[in-house]
Amino acid sequence: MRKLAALMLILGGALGVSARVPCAGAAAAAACRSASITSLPSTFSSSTSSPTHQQLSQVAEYVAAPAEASAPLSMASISVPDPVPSATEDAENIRKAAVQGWGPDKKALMEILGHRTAAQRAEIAAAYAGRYNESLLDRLHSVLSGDFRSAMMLWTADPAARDAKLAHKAMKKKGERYVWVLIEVACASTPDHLVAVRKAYRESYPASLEEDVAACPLYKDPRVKQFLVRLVSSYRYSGDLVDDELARAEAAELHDAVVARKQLLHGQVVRIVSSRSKQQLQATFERYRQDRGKAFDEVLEERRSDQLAAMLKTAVWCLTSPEKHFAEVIRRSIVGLGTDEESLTRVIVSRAEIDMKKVKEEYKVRYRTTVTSDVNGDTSGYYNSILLTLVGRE
Ligand SMILES: [Ca+2]
Repeated sequence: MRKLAALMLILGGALGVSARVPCAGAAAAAACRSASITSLPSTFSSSTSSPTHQQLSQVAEYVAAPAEASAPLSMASISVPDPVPSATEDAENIRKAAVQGWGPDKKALMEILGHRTAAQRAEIAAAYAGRYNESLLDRLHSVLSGDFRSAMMLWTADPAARDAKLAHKAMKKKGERYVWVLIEVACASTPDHLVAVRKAYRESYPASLEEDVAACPLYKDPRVKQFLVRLVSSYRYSGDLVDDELARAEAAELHDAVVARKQLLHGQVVRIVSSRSKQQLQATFERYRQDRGKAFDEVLEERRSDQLAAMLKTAVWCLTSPEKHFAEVIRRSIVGLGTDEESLTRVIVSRAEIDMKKVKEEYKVRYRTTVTSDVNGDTSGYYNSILLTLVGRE
């Protein structure tokens, strides 16, 4: 049923029909996330006959591209073979690689799954479950281990279900970097994806995401709690319309609260940051910079030692320039003794199909080295290989 809903969406899009299929569940979420794409490759727009498999896979690839109107070119870093094998063929090869006699063929598993889009991975998982009567994720869990397993499982999971799980886990751990996870999930994805995450969350746990954030004992400061609840509950307008007058007024409100009154998570700040569209916020921050001679994120950056300022800055970055935040998380996970594999894996897996190309560019400019060379310096084996597969060439 889920598969059907996802497929109908893809087909509806392929045939130029406006798809009105509700997001039936986790598998459909990837497709729903991109349902706002209106222009499809010209080869599909005039077609009225059933699309071929190859057309479908091209559509799947297109569907998985970021849905933000501000990203005309795909910023995804993964590569998909052309033509791509059928989902059934992939499922069969995965089965062979996973259960063969002498331990799993990790390379084969990585070569297949690491080079498929979210929509294709969902098809493979459905084909695998139908054919072998077991979940692909369970199988990967039982045959793999360590950081390679974590990366492969996060990557194979449906993106909305994955983010729901990441958010759930983050609420059980203390520390700034776990609060980031919630902010990333709430602010660095499209509004439709966040809705899909909330749906997936409620399917997996006995509460809603917003209820769990509100009840989380780690967020003791009521301002922090309110801010996070508002962020995860949002469903922002995602069109292109921007109100310049509103931008001017709200830039002044931000300045008044944060600089004049020194109240970082003032009610007005929380309202603006948690409800306005990303385009509107871009305009507001641009207006702020013009009026004050300094960018809003710079003002917050100067107060980094203040936890509230750091949190607000993370939200501002995730909303308007996520590549800055994610470049920083990758860098922090690598510099110094040891590696924060959890953060490194999360960022690479979750951004590979969204904006990893941008993250890599930002990384080069900021740190004068590449993600690839830093990942090579800190990781090894198949864990290193899957990360580099997702990071793509550079
Ligand atoms: Ca290190």
